[in-house]
Amino acid sequence: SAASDWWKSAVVYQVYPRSFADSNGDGVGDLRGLIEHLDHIAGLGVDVIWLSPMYPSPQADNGYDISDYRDVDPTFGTLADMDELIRQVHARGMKIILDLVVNHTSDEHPWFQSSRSSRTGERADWYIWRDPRPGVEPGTPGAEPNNWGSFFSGPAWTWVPERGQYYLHLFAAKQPDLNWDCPEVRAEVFATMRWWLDRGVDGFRMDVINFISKDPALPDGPLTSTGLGDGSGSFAYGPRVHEYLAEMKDVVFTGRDADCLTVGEMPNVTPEQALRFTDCETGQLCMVFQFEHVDLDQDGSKWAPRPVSVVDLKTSLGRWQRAMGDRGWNSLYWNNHDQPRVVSRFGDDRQHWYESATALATVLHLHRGTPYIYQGEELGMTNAPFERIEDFRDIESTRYYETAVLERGADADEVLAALRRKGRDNARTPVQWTAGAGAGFTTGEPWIPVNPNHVWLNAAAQRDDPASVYAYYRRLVDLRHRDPVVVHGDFTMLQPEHPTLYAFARCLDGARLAVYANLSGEPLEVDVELPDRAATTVLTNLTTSGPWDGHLLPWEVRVLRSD
Ligand code: ISL
Repeated sequence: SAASDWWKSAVVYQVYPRSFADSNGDGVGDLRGLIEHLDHIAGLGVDVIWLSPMYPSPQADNGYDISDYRDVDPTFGTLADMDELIRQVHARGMKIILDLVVNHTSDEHPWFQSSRSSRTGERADWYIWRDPRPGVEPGTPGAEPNNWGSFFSGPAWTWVPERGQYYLHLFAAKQPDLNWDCPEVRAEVFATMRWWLDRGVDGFRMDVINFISKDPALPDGPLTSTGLGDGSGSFAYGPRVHEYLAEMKDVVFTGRDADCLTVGEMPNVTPEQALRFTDCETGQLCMVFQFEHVDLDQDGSKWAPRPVSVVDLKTSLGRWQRAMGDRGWNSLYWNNHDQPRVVSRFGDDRQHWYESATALATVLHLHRGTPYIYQGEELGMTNAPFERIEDFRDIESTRYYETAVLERGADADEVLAALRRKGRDNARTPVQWTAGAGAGFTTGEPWIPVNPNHVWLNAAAQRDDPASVYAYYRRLVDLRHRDPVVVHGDFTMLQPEHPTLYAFARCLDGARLAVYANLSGEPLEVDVELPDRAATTVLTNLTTSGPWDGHLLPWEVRVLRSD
């Protein structure tokens, strides 16, 4: 029904609290800082805020390692601040969803502390424990229960002498995987979700939620370039994942007055699987985050660069548009806290900074699906000028450097070049509020340096400028809210083989919206499709107006509408 599909016409804004705004000068963003800047978010016209983890955490992975699901880390504030945030978001007519990180906990979570201490205790099987490989000295290389590598380098297993077993961690050793096959684990997660919904939150973004069900045999995976195995065949679409998410839907969401937004983050998910997760009648989630388009510029490993073309992007995103069709639903994103900045990655962050940031935004937002804006994207924030390994904070980057350079002898300059290109810290430099010291993010020493380009690239400079990236995002959000074709229209890629033109049409009940975007630094003469020749320009990222002759300047985009 229309009411329960409110999220189809919504735009979501992601806040990574550590890097958003610091209210108390300790150099780390916090909830008070977020509350103080809510008008910046509301001013974009967005509907939902997704808040990255703010729970108590040792911060091994910036909060994606949670030690208490029902509180707030003192670095970020208090539960009272959280209640105030929820109130203030709702007062502005927006909703708020939390990050649900329940594939794993922190190793400092009391559940794990209890689980690691004995094989027979109350929480003995809350995590994934296995005996060492027979015939190898436990705790030495090769004694791990299988050959899997973790996402953050090194084996996916850590030995606990106390218990005489290994535990599985698909990410860092400080992020042990929960055992979802244990009914008490599921019951506790679901109870926690209800607890937050009762406190007023409007849904969840679910971290690596397709990983929660593992093939209990945990077989070795194919070897990768690191010498370790890729276990994803046993956990990326495990035997009980649909069952567990259906149970969640039933136990947590059924019978609530308001309809919640649920989005599952799913590395490795295929279009066919995503359709099963989001099917309007039989699915378990509103939408998923898929990774195909952000993995195009890598060759197997994210650290092995591969060039990406406009045709590659069109082929991938077009396939997902077709696959979700009328029954599934897409999430649309270029950026989040794990991805390099889109204007540096697929655009031109120098000569055509404004044009390429807005052209890429237009292409994304006018696909069918729910668009996500990651903090700073609405300002056209760029990658950071990292130089040395000491400039990086992210555990994924620092662990990769350690294992590749120090253990495997890889070339340090090459590794650094890869980190600069794809490292997650590119997305995590502080939001650039002002041209002043600390970019208006903090009065103290920021936990990661601000990008020097904040002297010209900042919110204060853009907020009241109708020709800013910020103002352009506002127009995109507004267009989605005003025009049902943007929300519900079907999708047809135009001229899919064209090497630099990204063009498509959206059609609904005889109305047609066509997007022609020049994703290159060269001017273009476009062969305008017949139905678009007499159409009206409803949006362009340049100041030109009036009838269009098919000429596009570098990174120019035209959105045309006809009835
Ligand atoms: O960032 C990545 C690229 O290598 C992914 O492997 C990423 O780790 C994966 O998309 C899962 O991401 C989520 O879970 C991680 C956390 O580090 C990420 O920040 C989070 O978005 C573990 O909780």
